[in-house]
Amino acid sequence: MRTVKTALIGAGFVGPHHIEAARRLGFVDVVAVASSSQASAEAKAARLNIPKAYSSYEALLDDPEVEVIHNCTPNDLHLPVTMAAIERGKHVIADKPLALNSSDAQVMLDAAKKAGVVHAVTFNYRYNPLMQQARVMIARGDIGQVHFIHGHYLQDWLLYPNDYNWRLEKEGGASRAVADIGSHWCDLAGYLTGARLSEVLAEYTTVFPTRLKPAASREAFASASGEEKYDEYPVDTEDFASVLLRFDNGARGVFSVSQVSAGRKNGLEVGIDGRQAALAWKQERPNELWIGRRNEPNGAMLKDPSLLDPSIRHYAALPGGHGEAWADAFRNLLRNIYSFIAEGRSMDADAEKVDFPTFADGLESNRVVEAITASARAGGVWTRVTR
Ligand code: SOE
Repeated sequence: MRTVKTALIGAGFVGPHHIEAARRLGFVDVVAVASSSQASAEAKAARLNIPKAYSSYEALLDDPEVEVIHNCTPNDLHLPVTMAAIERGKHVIADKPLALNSSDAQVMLDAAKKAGVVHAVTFNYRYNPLMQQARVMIARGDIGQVHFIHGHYLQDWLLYPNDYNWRLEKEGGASRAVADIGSHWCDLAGYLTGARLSEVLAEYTTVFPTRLKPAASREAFASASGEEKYDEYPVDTEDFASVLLRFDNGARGVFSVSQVSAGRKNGLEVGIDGRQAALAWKQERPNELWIGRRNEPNGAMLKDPSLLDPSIRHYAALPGGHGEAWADAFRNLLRNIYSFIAEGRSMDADAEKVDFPTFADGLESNRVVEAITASARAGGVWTRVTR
């Protein structure tokens, strides 16, 4: 595999994890990082052992050595950074949500297609070995026709009024919990079952309409130091939400998201109920797939390459009993993207080889989040996902 030269724009919470996953592939060189000032870019470059530091994303994008960028900026910068990268012919790996709204997502998708660059969005939970296995089992009819898809995605990192991050501000967009983590849940539900969401009914709740904003910004999951000074800050996005779902194949569903549920760290759970059997998976126990049955004892499939379907066995890198989790799924996703790039493939000509979420999936996710938000704002009415 030839070496691909990549760069990171935005080194907050998730950016360094993108870089670590890319480096694990062995054929990706991380050559540059950009941040909002030269001092912070240099500090991040030193911490992450990246050779070049740029004080603006434009300067980084003008570097001819850079072939690919990871756009890990706050949500409101996704559009300008991605568009500037596409204009310079760079491939783009964008963190989710792809855009603040579906019209911006459409602009990015159209531009990426026109420029012929590779475009990807990091819906990473798909690439856990047992999520791949569940998808194969559902597609081959092991659980029968799917009628109910349910679950939640619960976190606690915004539980206290002085928990703070850019996601609470306008940079985050019109939706917070649903856009940030509900987007993952809905993407996974669609990926596993092949069903598309057609209508949604939602209720949003803001527990803290006023938050305490610290003088210095904090990354996601970071706690207050106890010695900070605060300003009051009005917040109108949802701390938690509940959503009813109708899928285009007739299946129904329900999920909740929350950033204020004590003890729930990254509690993504999904259950798929079919006419013959059911499957359930918890992100925090990723090496177990629960299998529910009516007339036989329930089962649990442990992640073990020898038990996985041969078509997806390569998603497990370690033997059974050797746990694989969040970082490994992320590496699996990046391996699919970077192999495609290194092989010089085209998104159009090699469409059947695209085994990663693209800007089209990002656009779909923006549309779903928009419909959920519109439903909640209308007081909880069934709302179509418009395409
Ligand atoms: C914060 O809620 C966050 O980092 C999300 O932005 C990620 O997408 C999710 O994987 C973990 O939580």
